[in-house]
Amino acid sequence: MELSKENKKIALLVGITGQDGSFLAELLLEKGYIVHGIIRRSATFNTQNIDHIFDKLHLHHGDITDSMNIFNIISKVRPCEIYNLSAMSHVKVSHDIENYTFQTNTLGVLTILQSVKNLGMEKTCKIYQASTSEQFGNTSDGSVILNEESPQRPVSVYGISKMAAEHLCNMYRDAYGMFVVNSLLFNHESPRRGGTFVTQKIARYVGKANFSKPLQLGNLNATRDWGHSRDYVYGIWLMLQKDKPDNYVLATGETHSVREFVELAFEEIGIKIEWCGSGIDEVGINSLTGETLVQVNKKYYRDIDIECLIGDASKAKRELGWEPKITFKELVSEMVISAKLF
Ligand code: NAP
Ligand code: G4F
Repeated sequence: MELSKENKKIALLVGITGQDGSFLAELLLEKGYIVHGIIRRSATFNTQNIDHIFDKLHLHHGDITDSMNIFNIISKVRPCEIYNLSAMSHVKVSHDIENYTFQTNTLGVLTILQSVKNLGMEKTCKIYQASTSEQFGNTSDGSVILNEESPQRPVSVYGISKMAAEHLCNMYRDAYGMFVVNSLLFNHESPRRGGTFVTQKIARYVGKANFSKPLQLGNLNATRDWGHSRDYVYGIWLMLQKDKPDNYVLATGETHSVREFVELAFEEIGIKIEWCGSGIDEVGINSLTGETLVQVNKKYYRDIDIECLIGDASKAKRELGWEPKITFKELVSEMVISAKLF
């Protein structure tokens, strides 16, 4: 049922141009929200993920590191729900731009919290903050499935910046009675995933089928709990529909290695990969022709990596009725097929 203009909910999405922001904007429009978003001024176009809904959105130029700008936008829009999906979200890059990562991922979150409080919107505006499984660090070897209570020992600048943001959110919830939700999101992907994350890097290489140079990858043995962004943004929305705020894990409960992702992606185009050698000398070859398609390149190794992530979303299932619908195999297939058209 279409809501009348006066009854429509107003949402503000920070990070609307990213993978999750774009899927969430679609979902909120479907649900009849008035959707505002903050986009960064860019020398080249950065709106490809939202071009198909561009005319339905209310967009504001801004940057989460500019506190006055964020305060002014929140003051003007007066949203009833703020979804903070903005971040310097690349783990390896966070070690090259450490201070900026904190300014964006931690101080930016503080700016949203302070603005809502200082504008007297504590009781009228719900806030969502995207926390991450990266906060757990290397606390599981696969035998422990990580949940909301699991210890957090982040090993990256990105993970630490997000953990600090989560603590700020918890503190604002407890101290000022604000509706603030954190969700520990395990990895989630889609055809809208940035090209430097491993899944999209593999999908685009395989999808384009231009094998003039082998695909260069780092740690093939790391495992991740990979879901689909579309499923995760639905869980995110459900969290803000509750009467009481809480923190939730979203995960599939399965973990797969980078190596398995490569194998499945190539299977999608009818190629079986065989692995030869070990460590930096390992290669993936086409089992039929012997052509080398994958090489290990130490440039993509991390100083410290998380070897295994696997999450338990039973609290989200119990309290929100949320479950992931898209399987790992379907995810890989969708990404490779979409990459053919990229
Ligand atoms: P993403 O594709 O990298 O999108 C990040 C968004 O943040 C983009 O819209 C980006 O704008 C914006 N942004 C970056 N720096 C900004 C700044 N200084 N000011 C304003 N906007 C800024 O990330 P995602 O995969 O959609 O993830 C969404 C959120 O979930 C992020 O906070 C991420 O850390 C978190 N998360 C993601 C995953 C995952 O597996 N995807 C898992 C756990 C947590 P531009 O387009 O201009 O760059
Ligand atoms: O795709 P990735 O870069 O994702 P990572 O580091 O897990 O981070 C993503 O998930 C987090 C949730 O756990 C988010 F919070 C974060 O914002 C981001 O969305 O790397 C996945 C794995 C790593 O172990 C990495 O070492 O793949 C390994 N890997 C192997 N070769 C590679 C490559 N990663 C990248 N990016 N590029 C490679 O060539």
